[in-house]
Amino acid sequence: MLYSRRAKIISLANGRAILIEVRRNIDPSGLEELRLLAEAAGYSVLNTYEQTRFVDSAYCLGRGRAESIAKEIEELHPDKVIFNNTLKPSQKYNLTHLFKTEVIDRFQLILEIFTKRAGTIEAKYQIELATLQYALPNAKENVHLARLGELPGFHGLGKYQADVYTTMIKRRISHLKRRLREISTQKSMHRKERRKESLFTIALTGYTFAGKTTLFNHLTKESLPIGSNLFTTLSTTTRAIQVRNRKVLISDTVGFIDNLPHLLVDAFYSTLEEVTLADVVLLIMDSSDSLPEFTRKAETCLSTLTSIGVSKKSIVPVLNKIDASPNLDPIRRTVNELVGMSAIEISARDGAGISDLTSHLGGLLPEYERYVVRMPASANPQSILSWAHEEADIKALRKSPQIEIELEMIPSFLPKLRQLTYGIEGVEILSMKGANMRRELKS
Ligand SMILES: Nc1nc2c(ncn2[C@@H]2O[C@H](COP(=O)(O)OP(=O)(O)OP(=O)(O)O)[C@@H](O)[C@H]2O)c(=O)[nH]1
Ligand SMILES: [Mg+2]
Repeated sequence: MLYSRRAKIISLANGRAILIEVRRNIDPSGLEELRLLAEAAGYSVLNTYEQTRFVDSAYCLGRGRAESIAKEIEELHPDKVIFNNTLKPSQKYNLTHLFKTEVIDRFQLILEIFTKRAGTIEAKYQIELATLQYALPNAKENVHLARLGELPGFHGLGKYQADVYTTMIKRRISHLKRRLREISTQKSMHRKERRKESLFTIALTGYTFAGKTTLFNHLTKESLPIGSNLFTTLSTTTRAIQVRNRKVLISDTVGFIDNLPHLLVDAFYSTLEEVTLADVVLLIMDSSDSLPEFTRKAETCLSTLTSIGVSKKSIVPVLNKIDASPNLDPIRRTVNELVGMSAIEISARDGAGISDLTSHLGGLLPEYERYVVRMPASANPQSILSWAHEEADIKALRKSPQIEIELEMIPSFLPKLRQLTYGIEGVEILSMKGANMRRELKS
């Protein structure tokens, strides 16, 4: 697969689609979320259909229903038919044949969104890997079906021998896995480095469209794109902000979604490694959702966070969009039941409650201590100053009769500070506790 610069400038217009969901009577409808996903992929939705009764395994739908939808398709002329269900190759083939229109399932739809939005080479590799892993178990069947007659979605496969096609996929999968391992080793080395000396970090997480980026922009004064569709954010952005006059790092991340196929979960998780290392994980929730929607999304988020290794005690629930919430009480109760604590209530859009949020975060910060680094006036303090500028708060800088840098920082940074003073003749680090100043041994 070639990744040209031009690929970044992609039109999101994708055509017209009809949506179909087959579900049990007792399950909630997923058509509204499917519509949002289809729109995020650039489709305009012509019509939606659902079936909760008996289905014919050849079509996933009941046969009669499939035929009546086929008639409507003749009138509507959609470019695609999108199922909320996972379809077997034979079902996809039969439906494509009957509808004379390409049929895709929820997995392929999410892949389309990710493929269009993926910005980094790593994300592109992961998505290609997920696509090929999805194709592999059905590769032989797809080749066989393509030979029965070319249909949209099966184009081009008929020219392969099934075995040759399968081997090609397997080779590409091993190549992509190797490349991804290399990228991941590099990244984790960088992260370990940063982690050792890192500032306090906060991750913004939550279901897609909950308002994470809106809050991130509010806190950082950035202007990252905010969504009119799902999955506006696909990669992590980290910035420094001041909380209680301390510098901390905050990351905006990709949103979660229900029923995410396992193959895509892997692609998702690699962008979420920052979350597993964060000191505080803010779980942003959309309080304007209906209670069942709110509960479904909250459960998805909590199970996703648990499965990537986030401990429950680092999660802080945040109810966003309180300006648009008709009744917060049942939602408050649900948060208490699911997370075991009350949420901080905010409107990221108009700023309400954000000072409560930052003061809560301020209370979670580790205590800083004050130190003085003293050295002869002839010494060069530049490396210490550059580091302190990034990782600590410089309170005073005196240059005579000797150089004194007075700073506040997390005590665990002391080894790093010591390391920076190696080789400076006559340097000493003094720790100040209240009015007392005590000499630190240089080790
Ligand atoms: N009414 C209201 N709408 C909000 C608020 N915060 C965000 N929104 C809207 O919610 C939508 C999604 O906002 P984003 O900030 O893009 O959400 P996100 O969680 O980053 O979404 P993804 O990147 O797709 O995961 C946008 O239309 C925002 O304008 C809020 O406090 N009140
Ligand atoms: Mg976002």
